[in-house]
Amino acid sequence: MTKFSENFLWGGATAANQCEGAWNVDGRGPAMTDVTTGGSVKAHRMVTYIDKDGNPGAMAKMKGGKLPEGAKYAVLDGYYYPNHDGIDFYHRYKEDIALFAEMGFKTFRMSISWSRLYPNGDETEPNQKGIEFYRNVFTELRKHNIEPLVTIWHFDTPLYLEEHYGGWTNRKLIEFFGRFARTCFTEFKGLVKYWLTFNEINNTVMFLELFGNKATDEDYQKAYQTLHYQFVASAHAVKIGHEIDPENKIGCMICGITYYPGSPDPNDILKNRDMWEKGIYYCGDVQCKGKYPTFAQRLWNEHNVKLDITEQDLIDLKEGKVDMYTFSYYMSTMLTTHEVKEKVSGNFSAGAKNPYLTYSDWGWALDPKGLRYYLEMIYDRYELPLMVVENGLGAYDTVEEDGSIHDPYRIDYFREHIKEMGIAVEHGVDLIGFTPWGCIDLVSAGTGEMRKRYGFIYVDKDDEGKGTFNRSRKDSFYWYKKVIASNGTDLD
Ligand code: BGP
Repeated sequence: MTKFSENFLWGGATAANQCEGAWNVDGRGPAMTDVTTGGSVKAHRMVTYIDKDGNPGAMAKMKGGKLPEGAKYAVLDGYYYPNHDGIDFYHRYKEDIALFAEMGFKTFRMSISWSRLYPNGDETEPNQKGIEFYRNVFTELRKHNIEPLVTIWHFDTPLYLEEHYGGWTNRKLIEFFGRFARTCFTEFKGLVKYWLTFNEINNTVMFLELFGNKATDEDYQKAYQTLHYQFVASAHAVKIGHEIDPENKIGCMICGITYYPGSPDPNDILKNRDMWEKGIYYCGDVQCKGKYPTFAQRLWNEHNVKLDITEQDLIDLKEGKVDMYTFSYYMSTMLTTHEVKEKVSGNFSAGAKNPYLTYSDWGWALDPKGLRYYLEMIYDRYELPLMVVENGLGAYDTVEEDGSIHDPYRIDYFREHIKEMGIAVEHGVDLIGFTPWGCIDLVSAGTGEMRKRYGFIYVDKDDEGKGTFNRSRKDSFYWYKKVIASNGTDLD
């Protein structure tokens, strides 16, 4: 008997801004990633602008950098913007989908670029060219019997909305997002059934104090307000999606990190519990249970946060509960109140180093058991179908002289994670799908690098944007194909 259900959705995941390219083609408007430069594990990506006196400038947004008063985001000469051409999925999607089909994908997770459908974000009519592109992609997927799994928002609010409305700190965004979501559900009805509203929605709060950043009460106020508007926007999308097609299955998407206390000191235990609440449960509870958890008030009080929440918002949250819980999982993190001897330092990873784990070249803890822990904890809490919609190892790959790419490290990584998923399923968890991240190499979100590769499929492009963009199969391609064909039983 196989552990995974017969209809288990094996596949892979990507996001529009990291793979489509064609950033200013066919009427698409710019998003934040289009004014974000490349970086590395040591150097943060920069966001570029022209200040009020016309001088060029750049700031590290992830390090807490802010746009100076009066400045405007801008694409500047002398900088490289890796998302502009991504991996050119926009023009090569047929070839890519054929490769996914060759691996036996049952599903493919991708996102819709908001500014491809609504270039500024506040228009009333969508850009037909954008709709046409996604319709073609979904049709192509269906041709290969691949079920699309579509993220509506994957970090790409149109830049215009950031500049003219202050982004998600403005309630107006709920309306604009609602229109965008309605267009997606209407136009792609019958082609798409599985949807995710906001990618890693919890990042807004979870990353506030990462990289040693000190967040102020004002930062918290903005972050919690942003989240509230996104929760309401997500709930509206769920309601609209169900109205348009009751067949739609709509999920939340949480950045899943398994937190461990660094010691049995009750202070560490509490710190750890607080992080689960603030980082993981806060968003999951609102989206799955349709209401704020008890501890929300405590979190707001800690930073004097006063939120704009209306009675109608609370009704909407209740009526817009998600159908499934999906999440990304890359690592666990250890938390302690004690002085830390050895720290982890990588992009998107921080905290005390766990002596029982090894770490990737980007400082991410490799912890397959942490995935099982997360699956079992979350299933118990919500009892909703779960999907692991991102997981994977960002690593340096070497192309041999004959063009082959041997990536046993990636195979080992997946083997161990899939084993743990299998155990969770044996323990009763309703896991319905697995879409490894960057199933085809793409631009890293955190560092903007190409050399941080996740794919089963290699893309010939380097960190200066040079290369043929040709695709080739890594060893892991053949391995994953076997895994899918055996429904997760042949992991050798
Ligand atoms: C998640 C994002 C993805 C993706 C992934 C890997 O946070 O949802 O967009 O990029 O992490 O991160 P990175 O690209 O920094 O290696």
